[in-house]
Amino acid sequence: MANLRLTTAGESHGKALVAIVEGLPAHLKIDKTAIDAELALRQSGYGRGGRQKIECDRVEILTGVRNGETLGSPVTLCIYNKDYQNWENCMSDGGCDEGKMAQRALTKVRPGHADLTGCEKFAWEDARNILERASARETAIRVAAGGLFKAYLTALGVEIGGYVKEICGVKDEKTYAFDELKKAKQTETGMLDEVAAERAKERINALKNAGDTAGGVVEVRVRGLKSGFGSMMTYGEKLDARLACALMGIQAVKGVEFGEGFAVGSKSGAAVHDEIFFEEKRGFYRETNRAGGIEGGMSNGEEIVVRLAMKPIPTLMKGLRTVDLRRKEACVAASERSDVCAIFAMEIIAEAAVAEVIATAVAERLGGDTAAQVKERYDRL
Ligand code: EPS
Repeated sequence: MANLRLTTAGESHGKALVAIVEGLPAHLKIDKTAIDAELALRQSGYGRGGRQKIECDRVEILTGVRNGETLGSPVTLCIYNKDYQNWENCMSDGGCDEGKMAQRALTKVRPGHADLTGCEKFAWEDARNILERASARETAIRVAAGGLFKAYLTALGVEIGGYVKEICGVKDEKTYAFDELKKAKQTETGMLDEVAAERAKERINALKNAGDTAGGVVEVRVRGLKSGFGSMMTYGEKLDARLACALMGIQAVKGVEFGEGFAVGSKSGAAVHDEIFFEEKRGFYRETNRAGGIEGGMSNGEEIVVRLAMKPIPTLMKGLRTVDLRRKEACVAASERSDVCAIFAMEIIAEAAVAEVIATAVAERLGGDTAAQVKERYDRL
């Protein structure tokens, strides 16, 4: 079985989030503590809100792993929502309290959230039926699944790292070596530049006081991936297309770029393309990596560099102008509590999404029933 596949399910205030990952080889070592550490990171970061004080995400592995090793069968992951105990009477699968459901109904639809369009599409008058699934809470289980994909890649010597490049206009213009990226996870903001980080915290504080929210930009990098993953043969096989799809699939992501990204539009060919050299010892190599490690939709052996832009969170405590879905009257959009900034979490989530895509591309090309077989095939490339 060589096709990796991830399916997630779960509502934000429902009983639990679950994921099924199919196609992992047997004998892959799974460290639950490492997955829990990623989950804890996803919950942290400067600007997070009240919900994270309730949740304490830990993964339960329900199937597919025995004594720390995969069996080759589908792996089922589960994270229980602690907040469910406050919502059971209106979120359980049956016997809900109609009064509580009415009380928890959301009709003052939030601009920028899925509320209005989702209600129009799925014929609801209560946006709770939309927002519960649209919520970025779902990213918790994707991060847990990302732990499995990272285990698969780590066994091959492929590493993923990243950091926050911008928080609502406060930018870090510096460049960093891959080994420096680890430090980002020990910071409050995910930023490596201390001056920028302090300014970003001030920005977040000011936005919080104004009842407003922040987005930002994250950079994710992949080191150690050999050339030839992905394919130019069909557009759907292109590695950059797949990465863009997975990253755009994360809640609140509005843009993705590789290497020089959008800047290529304003530069000449000589300033954009990475010239190719050859040395007996090194083989083919490039002295620059403006392509971000992908040419023709295939990894070229250089570091993969991808950046994504996250829009500001659409639940604003000050409330934006909107229209009540039922009454069709102008009103202020709903807000009970909100994160001000979740860009630190976005970096962790983006790493998980990148891990999924890279692991899937590797599995497709190399197949393999056991982790040792995959490794042997990878090393032979
Ligand atoms: C979210 C709204 C907030 C966030 C949530 C995403 O939840 P609540 O409505 O319960 O306050 O905290 O994110 C998470 C719960 C999480 O774990 O990341 C939304 O509407 O997208």
